[in-house]
Amino acid sequence: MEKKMSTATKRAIEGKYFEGGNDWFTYFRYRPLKGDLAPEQGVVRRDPSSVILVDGTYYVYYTKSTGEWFGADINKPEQKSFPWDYAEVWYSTSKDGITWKEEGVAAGLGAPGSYDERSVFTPEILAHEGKYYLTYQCATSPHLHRTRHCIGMSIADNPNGPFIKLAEPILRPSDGGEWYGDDDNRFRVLKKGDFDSCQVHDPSLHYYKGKFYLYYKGETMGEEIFRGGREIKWGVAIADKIEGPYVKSEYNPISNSGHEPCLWEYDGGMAALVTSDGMEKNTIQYAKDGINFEIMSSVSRWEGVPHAAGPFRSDPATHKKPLDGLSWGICMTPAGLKYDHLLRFDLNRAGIEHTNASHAEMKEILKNQ
Ligand code: AAL
Repeated sequence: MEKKMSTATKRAIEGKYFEGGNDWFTYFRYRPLKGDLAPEQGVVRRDPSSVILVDGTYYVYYTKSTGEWFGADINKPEQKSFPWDYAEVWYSTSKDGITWKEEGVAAGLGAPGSYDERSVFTPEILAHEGKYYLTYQCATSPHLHRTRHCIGMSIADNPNGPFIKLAEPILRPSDGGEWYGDDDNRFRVLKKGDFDSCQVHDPSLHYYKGKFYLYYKGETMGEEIFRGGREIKWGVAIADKIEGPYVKSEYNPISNSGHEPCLWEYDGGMAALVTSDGMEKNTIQYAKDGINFEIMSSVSRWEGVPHAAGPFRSDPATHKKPLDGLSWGICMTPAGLKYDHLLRFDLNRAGIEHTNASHAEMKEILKNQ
């Protein structure tokens, strides 16, 4: 008699689940950082950029702020509202990706009245044709829930800077929504805006198919909470020249899940790690055209997924397997700590050590808070 086979088993066989042949699946491992990037009381370090290698030295850029934060309070517009308030973009260097030396500020605050007067944070770095392009979020004062973040760019001839700012942001939120009341409540609107009407976040810039693809996360005016959690979506804006103008894709949003965009090139397309929010959270996705993403695998729950991952930017020409562009990098501790800090992640492809190993490592790391 012919053996019956369930849909799940057919899918598993087609997906090569049992042979260990599906290279889209992985576990992750974590290690604390040493040197200047070891956890430090009273100092927030979070939202790292990708890691780049220049003349045998690794570089990472990140948000740095000091002191306690108290939440957004419309009556106290000067108080530090978020861990990423009154922040600057700092950078560190390393020879091995574990022990880091903090070098200083890469992008500081703009003059009062400028688009980056209050805070600059959540950076990304792109090395392109001998120059270094730093992109990051910018906030004006007061820095509350309804403050419209934009994305700025600074350019240097050297990864150590000096980084020179462009006069204008390269990306701004879209228009269209209308707030209800003036109480700084980002959920209350008369009219809901586009997915990126309140803020544009987390730039991830790639030189791709001869153009510049600026992936970003949008937050909407009138955010809702769905069964997948927070309403967080991603867009892409594309430019012919690296300084812009960046034109938002007509296909936006290109992801209806995820948090900090983390992308790498593979086989002519873009792969993405989609974490934290939305129905498709904790998946790895792939788009042959960089825009139309399909789910390729799932990754384990929060302890096991690197947050705000900044992968080591290896040469896409060397990526033979789907996750080669995500082999290691710097990420941050999961939300909820008073002083976030940075961590090293590595793929644990074989899954030889069960995901519990990652949980144990993460618990150990958090124990020291
Ligand atoms: C992060 C990022 C952006 C947000 C905040 C700081 O993880 O998504 O940078 O604004 O949280």
